[in-house]
Amino acid sequence: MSDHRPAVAPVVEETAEQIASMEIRGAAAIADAAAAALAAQAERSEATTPEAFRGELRAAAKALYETRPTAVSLPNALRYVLVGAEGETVSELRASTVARAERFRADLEDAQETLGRVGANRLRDGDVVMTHCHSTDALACVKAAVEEGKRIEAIVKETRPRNQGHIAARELREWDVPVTLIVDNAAHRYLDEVDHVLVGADSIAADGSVVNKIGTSGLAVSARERGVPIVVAAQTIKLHPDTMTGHTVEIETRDEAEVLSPADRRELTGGDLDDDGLTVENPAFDVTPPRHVDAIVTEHGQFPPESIVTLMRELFGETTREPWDR
Ligand code: RI2
Repeated sequence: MSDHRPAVAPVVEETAEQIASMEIRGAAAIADAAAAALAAQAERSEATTPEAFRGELRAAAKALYETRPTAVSLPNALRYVLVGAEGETVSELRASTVARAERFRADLEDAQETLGRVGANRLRDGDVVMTHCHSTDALACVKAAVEEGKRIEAIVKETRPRNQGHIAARELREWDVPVTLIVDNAAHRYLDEVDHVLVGADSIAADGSVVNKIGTSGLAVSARERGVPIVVAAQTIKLHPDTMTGHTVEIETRDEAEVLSPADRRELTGGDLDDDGLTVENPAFDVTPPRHVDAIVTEHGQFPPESIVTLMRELFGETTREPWDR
């Protein structure tokens, strides 16, 4: 039977699987991997016409896009590579796609470094930061501060259910930052010892709402109550262009087994897994309203959340169409 769907390279399928399973995770890392996968698709394409080549790239982008719905860095990366690739022939298109992906990945790295230096300005010698989840953008601020010779300490929340706080703790220890690891429930108790809550973002909406790892919004409420500033470190690829026209950000719900394994569930209820009357919910993200955020740190400087829409318009214009949706 003939199959008319455009060919998607196995390496793209692998990347998509790694993103879906969170082997590759973190909004920036997902964007980086997606751009690399599009370049790989371009390099491996056997298409003989520009139309077929573009069709394959769109199919690859769609496969990558459908892995995780919340981090807008993923569609932003795909759009950047697809829309920017130009050429009249397959070989021109191939070269252009690969160059565009490489440029995206290099810009991503540069942006994080710049953002780190901007964020480091907020941190003084001797400050204590509290982190939630593992954000490379947030940790770039700590790294830059440490490189400037400031002594920074970190109180690191474990971040159930996947304990990405452990990754943050490991990275911070590599930079010799003293780390205190706490369970998520202990955050309020430790906020008195903290100078800044420093988190990343998966998406930022036009009104300045911050979509980040589940637990961020509760932490922000606690921090407000204790008078601790909440700083969000997010490169501009985390800005969600669709929210400028009123769209909301989809919050990913993940497998309940991340919260409760089937074996633990059986032990808990002693019964039949299909009909034990127990519901497990596992939303991966939540929304922190702008009134609970002090500043959004980007590679273009720091912004009060309410003014981020100006930067969004400047960077994205009004174009929000998905490039594979033709
Ligand atoms: P960077 C992560 O999501 C966390 O929510 C983190 O704050 C955010 O991505 C940004 O990460 P997940 O992929 O881009 O662990 O700053 O679900 O590395």
